[in-house]
Amino acid sequence: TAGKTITCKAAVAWEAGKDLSIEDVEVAPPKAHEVRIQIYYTGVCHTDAYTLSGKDPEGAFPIVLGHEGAGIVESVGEGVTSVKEGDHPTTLLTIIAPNSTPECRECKFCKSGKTNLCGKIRATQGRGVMPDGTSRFKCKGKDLLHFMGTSTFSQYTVVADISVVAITDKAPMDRTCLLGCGITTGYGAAVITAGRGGGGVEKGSNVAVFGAGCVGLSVVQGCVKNGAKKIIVVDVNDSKEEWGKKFGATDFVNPTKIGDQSIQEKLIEMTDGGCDYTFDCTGNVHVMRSALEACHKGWGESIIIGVAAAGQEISTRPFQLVTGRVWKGCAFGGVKGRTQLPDLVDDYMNGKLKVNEFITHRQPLANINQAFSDMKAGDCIRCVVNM
Ligand code: NAD
Ligand code: AHE
Ligand code: ZN
Repeated sequence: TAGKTITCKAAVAWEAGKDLSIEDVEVAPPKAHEVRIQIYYTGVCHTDAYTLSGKDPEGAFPIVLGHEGAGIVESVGEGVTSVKEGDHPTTLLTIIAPNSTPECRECKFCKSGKTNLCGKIRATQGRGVMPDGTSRFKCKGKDLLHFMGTSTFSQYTVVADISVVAITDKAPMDRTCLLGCGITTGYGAAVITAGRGGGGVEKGSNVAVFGAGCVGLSVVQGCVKNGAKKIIVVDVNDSKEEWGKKFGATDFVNPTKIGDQSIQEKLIEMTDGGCDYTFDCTGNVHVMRSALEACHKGWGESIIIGVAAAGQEISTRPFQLVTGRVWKGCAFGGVKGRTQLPDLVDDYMNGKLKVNEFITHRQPLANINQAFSDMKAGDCIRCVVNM
């Protein structure tokens, strides 16, 4: 099949707010520094639903969504040296591995040593095209856009070589696909992004995690790994208390059930003055404010992970920052896809990182719209789609 166009099934988002439709799509061969991957499994992340809803300022249609996949390299374009036919990559968020956060190791961002964001292909990725400005997907004579440099809702996809992470072929793709976004994002936020030195939350910290979905529970897992003392899960869904405990949380608060007290007051009371670290894993800008204000005066740090809709803005009294609280955020947990993802896969293979526990639902590609409905129901942590 190398060098030829492949026709396969993909879930196409023709327009915002509509169900995906399963179509035959043509996937062109990879050009220079591109990789064509056969996707075997993909997770469905809330960010896919967010972009489908039309609330993403960068969202454009028609598009092939999906950014949490795993597959096998089918063929590579000219100049690709990092992976070869037959390799098992995990798509990262395009920041690269088909991961949505690429890592070129040459740009100002990659060389800074201060961020996992890579600037090399971000502009074209944001416009839904490959680095040369064109698409590799066609359906019914029309070009389809790529998503986050990954587009894992297609049986075959083409991504930039810097967005692919080759991992051990022993890793079960029906689970490790989740390392392409949700799990890595939350875990990385706790063990890499938090803390002034980038070492994550310190041993003995008091932490609050707002929103116990795949991302929030992964933050809990990272906080446990780093030896946090109190890990408080805050969620409006009571069933998340048990989920939090399963991953090592010590406490649970439902903010709608604390009477007249605000959630920030409640957390300050529970932690003798405020949390050392708080994480927003909801995407709700009001929750982000509460998370910042629940931080300890002088040093508490709040990390924004949730994605908010176009037009939404955060606010707080500047005095909150004047008095030492820190507001920061991260994409893909601050994890450098190509450099750090293989280690996370090893941790999973060695029983040091939970992944299987997040999978509550499975669907075949034909039922991908059901996977979106599953995700929105309160009992789903992650649904994995079999391509
Ligand atoms: P999810 O929907 O599974 O989890 C969100 C949780 O928040 C749910 O348990 C829900 O009950 C809870 N919640 C909702 N409103 C709340 C409130 N007011 N107070 C407390 N809890 C509340 O979502 P997820 O897949 O875990 O993703 C979480 C967020 O992270 C989404 O916004 C997603 O787009 C974003 N995300 C960001 C990145 C990144 O790189 N920054 C990566 C992946 C996902
Ligand atoms: N396009 C949106 C923002 C969406 C967003 O924040 N994406 C995160 C990943 S969410 C994964 O589930 C991300 O990687 N951001 C870094 C980047 O460079 O896109 C908007 O508001 O424009
Ligand atoms: Zn995601």
